[in-house]
Amino acid sequence: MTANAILVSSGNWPPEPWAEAARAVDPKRPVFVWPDVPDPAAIGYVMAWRPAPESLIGLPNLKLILSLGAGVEGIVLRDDLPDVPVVRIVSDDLTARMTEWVVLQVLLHHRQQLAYGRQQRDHEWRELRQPAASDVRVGIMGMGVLGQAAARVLGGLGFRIAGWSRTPKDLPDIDCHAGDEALDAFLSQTDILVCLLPLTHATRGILSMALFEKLARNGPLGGPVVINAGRGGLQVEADIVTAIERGVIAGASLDVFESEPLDPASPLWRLDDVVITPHVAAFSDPAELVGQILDQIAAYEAGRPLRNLVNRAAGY
Ligand code: NDP
Ligand code: OXD
Repeated sequence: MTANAILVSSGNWPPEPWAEAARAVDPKRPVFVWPDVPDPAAIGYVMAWRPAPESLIGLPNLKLILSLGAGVEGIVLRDDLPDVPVVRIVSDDLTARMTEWVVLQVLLHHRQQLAYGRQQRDHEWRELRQPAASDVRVGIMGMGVLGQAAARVLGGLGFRIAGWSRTPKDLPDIDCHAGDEALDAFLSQTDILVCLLPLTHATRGILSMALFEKLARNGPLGGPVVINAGRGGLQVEADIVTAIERGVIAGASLDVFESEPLDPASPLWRLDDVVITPHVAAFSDPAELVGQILDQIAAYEAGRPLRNLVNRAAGY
């Protein structure tokens, strides 16, 4: 028997839209939804987002894990990960959505929209000093698919762009830094820090007070700003609260949190200069992405190379 069935194990995302979209594209292929697995030996592929730990084990003929999202820490940061390739989503649609969110947040801090919102609430007509974009240095941690896309649009708006990645890059009009040894120099020239890193053993907790204290303090915004849409595990939320309260950073925009949903009792909610969105910076649209996922399965079955393969050793 060929193990060609798909199992959808999608954690906190509703599985049915994924299962239905897969059935619509490939009606002959059986699609099951965790935990309804009548025959584990029939499963060749798992479509996964933060999969239930048990859902990836006990599948003797598993061949490939296909992440439903761009980030894969919910799959690869586990000790019992089956020894099969993992592929992730790279899509123009998801990338465009993330670029919108990042640009929105950078402009919101740059154009002092939070302060103007408070003035509007108080019926106060007062002009605030507005620096030019060309005087503001945006530093992007994580210069992969999403970081580079945001960099291109922000650069087009006139911001001065620097990037930090694990391996060296040479990108037009971007001041590229790579590796731990280059981090301090990158931070010291950053007014608005945008984090689009993956969560790995190397990046966990990187957005901490020690890092905030290294950001530029001579920029035109009255203090550095931190924007994180990577993962909540990258940030130390207690440090963000303290950093705002002590003026180490002037503002923040956070789409991701150490624990999601964010606890209603978190002190982050009450900070005026912190923008909170509920992990919506980008979105995995089943209708948009299932075609790509089934193409990957077809490539695997035809012996063609897989795209967007995760480097399991690096963790992303
Ligand atoms: P990529 O794998 O394309 O890029 C990751 C970038 O991070 C690369 O530039 C990589 O360096 C860099 N990086 C990884 N580890 C380190 C390290 N230790 N030190 C320095 N740089 C490092 O990922 P994407 O751009 O597609 O996605 C990034 C993340 O965005 C995802 O992992 C996910 O967590 C998050 N995300 C969040 C969403 C949301 O809605 N909030 C939606 C989608 C994604 P190098 O280039 O050298 O490999
Ligand atoms: C992703 C996400 O990683 O939505 O794709 O967070």
